[in-house]
Amino acid sequence: GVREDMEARKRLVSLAELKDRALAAAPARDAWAALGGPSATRDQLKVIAEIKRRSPSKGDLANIADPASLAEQYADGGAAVISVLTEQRRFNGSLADLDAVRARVDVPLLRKDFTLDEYQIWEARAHGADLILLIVAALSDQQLREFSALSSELGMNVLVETHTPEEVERAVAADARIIGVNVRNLKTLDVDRSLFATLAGSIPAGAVVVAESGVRNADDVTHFAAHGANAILVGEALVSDATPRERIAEFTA
Ligand code: IGP
Repeated sequence: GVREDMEARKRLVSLAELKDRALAAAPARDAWAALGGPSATRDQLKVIAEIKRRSPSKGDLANIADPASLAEQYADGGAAVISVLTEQRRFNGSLADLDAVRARVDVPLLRKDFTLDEYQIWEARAHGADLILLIVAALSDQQLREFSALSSELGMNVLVETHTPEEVERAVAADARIIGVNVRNLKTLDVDRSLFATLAGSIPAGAVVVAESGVRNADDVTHFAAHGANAILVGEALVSDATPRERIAEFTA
């Protein structure tokens, strides 16, 4: 899976070479600030708009011929951050998608993948990412700390994803500043919107809180905002919309 794919890339680009590329890249943009930063400056709900070609739950979502032009529409609509799925087997994404988007837009980019190894963090930075995803359920406390530390050394932020009260506790203990609550269970793929309110209540005020998955309409947006979301991460509803720019504007209205 994710690890085998990474080992294959490692044979093409060594960690040493990747480090050179990452350190030579233009500095990372401030995703934390783009998402509202300190609580006092969090005026309105932010949107993290995702480029996702397929999903394990729904299959092919959209024929995205040009991810860069989709990203441009997201940016025009006011997306604070753009998420690019780079995982290949389940989501049909790639680092080429990330490169194409990076070349076109100036907003902070989330490299969305299952981060399991330091190599992927250097890779994210080398390809222009500003934010990476750390899924608490997939990592030890030590990995959470080490991967967060490396990301900040490289000027990047981390989105720390949770799905249970215990995972929220671990994210908070790891000093996560951007905490996602994924309301989709990654094993069963079921979406339970009510999970957000249950977990968001135990996230300290200093953190930016992101509601992830299953946002379809204005009612979902209102629901998450009312329960303390500072941002929403939206994939399927945007990639399958004929006018994603207008859709984002509607979500933030
Ligand atoms: C977006 P949706 O339902 O709007 O397409 O969901 C995002 O939350 C989802 O893609 C996601 C995800 C992940 C994908 C959340 N966490 C981890 C892959 C890996």
